[in-house]
Order: sequence, then C-alpha cells, then structure tokens
Amino acid sequence: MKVKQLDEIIGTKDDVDTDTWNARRLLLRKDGMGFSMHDTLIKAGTETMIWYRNHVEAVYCIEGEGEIELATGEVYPIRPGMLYALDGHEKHYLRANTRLRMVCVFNPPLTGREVHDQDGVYPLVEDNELEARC
Ligand code: 9YT
Repeated sequence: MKVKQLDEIIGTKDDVDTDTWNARRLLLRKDGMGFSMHDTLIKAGTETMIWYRNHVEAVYCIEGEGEIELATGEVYPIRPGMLYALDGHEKHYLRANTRLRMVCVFNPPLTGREVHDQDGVYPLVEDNELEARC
C-alpha cells in the first residue's frame, strides 16, 4: 500500500502549474493503479479549452463555482458535489467563476508532465516512448 499527502506533492515535479490550472498529481502511471488522480485547482476567472481525445476523465468538484460548456453548446453549472465524466472524449470549455478545486481521475493514467496542446489535447504516451523518456 502507498500513502501520500498533498503537502509532499506541492512544489515537486508532480505539481504542474499553468496559466489557468494547477494540477497536484497524486497518483500517476508510475504508481501502477491503471488510472491517475489529481487534486487540481482551476484559477478564478479563467477559461480553458480542453479535449481529452486520448483519455477519459472524471472530475469531482469539492470547492468553488464554475461551468462546463460542451462543443454542442450544452452548459452545466459546476459547484461542490457535482461530478462530470467525459466518457465520450467531449471537447469542452471549463470556466471558473471562483477558484475551483477538483478531484480528477484519468484513464489511461497520465505519466506526469502533460499539459494541453493548442487543441486542448494531452498526448498519449505509449509504453516505448515512456521507456525512452525515463
Ligand atoms: C478539470 C481538468 O481537466 N483540468 C485540467 C487539468 C487536468 N485535470 C489535470 O491535468 O489534472
């Protein structure tokens, strides 16, 4: 069994900060669970275009207020207790009215360094590439 504390992740390479979000990656592919789990802060007043073309993601809001808008135009408010599961690789906009704190789970698991490209996509890291990177 593994035990981790958020405090031990903050400030390390598994604490990934961008203009619009800050993902504290608690479990990654290297942990061998088959998914990754992140405690992610979405910065207040931001909008992020996201498209997990290579992953499914479940997101559970534990703090803050915001919304998710799908490419179809459907808008869902986000508040504590709201979960969304992107089981169809939906392209979306994530907006934070106040700072959002989200628990995010990805399958396949992130390896750790991923940030969105210009299309909002995280690359899929294959086994052979991972070995080359490590
Ligand atoms: C909710 C969401 O997708 N935020 C972007 C960051 C991502 N969850 C991550 O890498 O932790």
